[in-house]
Amino acid sequence: MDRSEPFYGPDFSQLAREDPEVAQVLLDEVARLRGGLQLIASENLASGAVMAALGSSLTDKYAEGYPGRRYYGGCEVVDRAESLAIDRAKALFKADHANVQPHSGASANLAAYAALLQPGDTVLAMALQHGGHLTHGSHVNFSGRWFDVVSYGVRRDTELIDYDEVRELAIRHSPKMIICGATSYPRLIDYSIFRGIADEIGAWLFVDAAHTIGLMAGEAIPSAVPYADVVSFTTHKTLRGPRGGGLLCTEELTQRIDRAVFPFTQGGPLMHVIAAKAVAFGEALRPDFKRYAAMTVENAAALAEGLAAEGMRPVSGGTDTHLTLIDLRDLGVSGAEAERRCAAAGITLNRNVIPYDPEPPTVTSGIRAGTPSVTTQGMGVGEMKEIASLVAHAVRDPGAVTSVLQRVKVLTATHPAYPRDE
Ligand code: DSN
Repeated sequence: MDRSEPFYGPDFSQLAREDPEVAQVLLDEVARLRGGLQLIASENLASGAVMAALGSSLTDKYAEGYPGRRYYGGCEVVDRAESLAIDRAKALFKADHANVQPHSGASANLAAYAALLQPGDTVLAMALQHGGHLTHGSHVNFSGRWFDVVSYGVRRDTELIDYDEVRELAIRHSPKMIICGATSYPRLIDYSIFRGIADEIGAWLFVDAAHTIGLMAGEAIPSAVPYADVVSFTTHKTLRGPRGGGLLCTEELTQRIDRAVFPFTQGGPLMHVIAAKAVAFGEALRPDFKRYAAMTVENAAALAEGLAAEGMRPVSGGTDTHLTLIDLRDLGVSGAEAERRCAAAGITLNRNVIPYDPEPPTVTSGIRAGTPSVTTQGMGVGEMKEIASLVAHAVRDPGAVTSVLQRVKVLTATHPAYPRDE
């Protein structure tokens, strides 16, 4: 067992001694990450500093409440972590207010609904099948169960959001809140159009920026903050921080958002995660994060272009963000089968529904591939061309698995995940 891994923090050797079974899981996961290409669009590789904060004694502290207003004693030290996270988030996103306590993107979204709506209110949101999210009105989620959700989608011909449809639905249904933001929409969203529609009918505008927040922070794409009443985000995707969520809002909504997170939808905050969020915001405030965000987008465009050249059609013709959604119908391979074939060849990505998909979500006609992790590993446009070729070979020909795996090893050897000198 290699006990010299720097990213586990100072206590890995103790874990290895006291619980070798769990220690081995940690080692195996790092081996898995280092041994293949990680193209899941919602994942990234956090820094050693983020990991150190996560693996700290701050996990022990109960701190219900907010800095300076806690329901427990002994919070004066963890208060500093949360204040740092809030101040850095406000500076990074140029937001009036930040709440850094949501445990995840879904928890942040639950709090946003709670802050702005009553059960039974009408919401207008993007359909999951067109790139939305479970929390945007799926019937198996609180959002679809407790709210009256009207869905908009993308046009069949362009596969772009149909803003005319959004406006028509908004006028017809008078939703109290309009949601935009997506998990598998590769293009920019025009927040100014959504703001105009929300203003026209007197609705709140809630932007779920879980996927794109890091690109916004790095100014690689326009920010939603100037347009939205509330923005939810995750810290572990393009932002490259710890697994978690957050909320940004206008001054006016500060109290509603804070109360919706605690005490309405959450109890004690995870102070070790909040400290790690502060670290990640600090990292994203540095100039090199701008380069990272720009490279993530440039890489996704190169990957989409490379896949298109291999006969794998990118939905909407390309991407403006960190991900591409590929329509596999011309290849006669389902998304589920493509996911399996790629996995066998050392490429981790996920099957994904495409707009108007004839297949169910367990099968799908598409795959989604993202560049946050491989960009963190220092790969660039040249490597994206190679990755496109590898994905195409793996998907088309299960017999190519050995040769693809060998080429994957070359890429991961030259651009390792968690380099040892970090
Ligand atoms: N699971 C996330 C994603 O992969 O997009 C969304 O919650």
